[in-house]
Amino acid sequence: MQWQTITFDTLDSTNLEAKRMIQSQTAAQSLHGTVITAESQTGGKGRLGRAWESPKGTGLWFTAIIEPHTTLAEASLYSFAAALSVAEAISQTTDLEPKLKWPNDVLLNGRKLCGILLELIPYSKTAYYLAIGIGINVYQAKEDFPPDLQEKAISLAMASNQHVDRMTLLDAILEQLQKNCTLLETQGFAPVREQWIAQSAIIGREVSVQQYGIPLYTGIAEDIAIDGSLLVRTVDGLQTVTAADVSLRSQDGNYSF
Ligand code: BT5
Repeated sequence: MQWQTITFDTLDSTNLEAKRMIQSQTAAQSLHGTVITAESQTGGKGRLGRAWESPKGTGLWFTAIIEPHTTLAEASLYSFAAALSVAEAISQTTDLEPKLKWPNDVLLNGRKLCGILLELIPYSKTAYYLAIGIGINVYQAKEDFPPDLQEKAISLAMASNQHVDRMTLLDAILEQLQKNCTLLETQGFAPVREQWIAQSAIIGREVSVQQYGIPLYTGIAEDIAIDGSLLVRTVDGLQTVTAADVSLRSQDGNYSF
């Protein structure tokens, strides 16, 4: 597959632009491999209607469109491939070693560096594309984040003195993404899962699980199941976590975001 990058100065959201492109495409035109980037987003989206801060020129805000070759049930596994690809590309192009947090975050020093929003966008009765939205903080200083994010978010520049060229990083991510999507499609989730676990920030750690902001339980994050759910050992036994947010317990006993 050849990636084709389309660059915008400002968009509401690269994922929304992907959706508009998919919904207005003609039958002859394949969008598989299209990458949409924006210098800034006015309505950057997180999961569950949350917002993603995407100020101008400070980060890498993009969406890769792919036509997946898996069952619908397996589509969510692409977000593991995407997070792994971001971590691998950052390890290759910088002196940093990011960690992964279930389901879709890339962390540095326990803070959120990157978020991933995977959306399934149908284009006919039977076929769909995946829009893999990736946001990475690159040049921000701590004060550039809104006050509520200053202790939770981090950029590459905050973690390393090394200058990062955003286009070099994008190319490295896309190369890894292609490799990991192919791995997922040819060998199933097992190899991606294994590499994801090897770089995980959460397996073996005490976590708190919340759904829609409501705490459900705490326990030890034990494993990632073969369908991508998180297995958490609680006092009541092993819980299977599918759609939720997870916070890590830090040394002071508090749970960080
Ligand atoms: C995510 O959601 O982490 C997915 C973020 C995906 C963003 C990309 S940018 C390109 C593409 N186009 C889009 O419109 N979106 C994608 P979630 O797990 O729901 O986390 C959202 C939460 O992260 C927010 O509620 C904040 O607490 C926090 N947050 C917002 N902006 C942030 C930032 N720049 N850095 C770190 N944390 C942030």
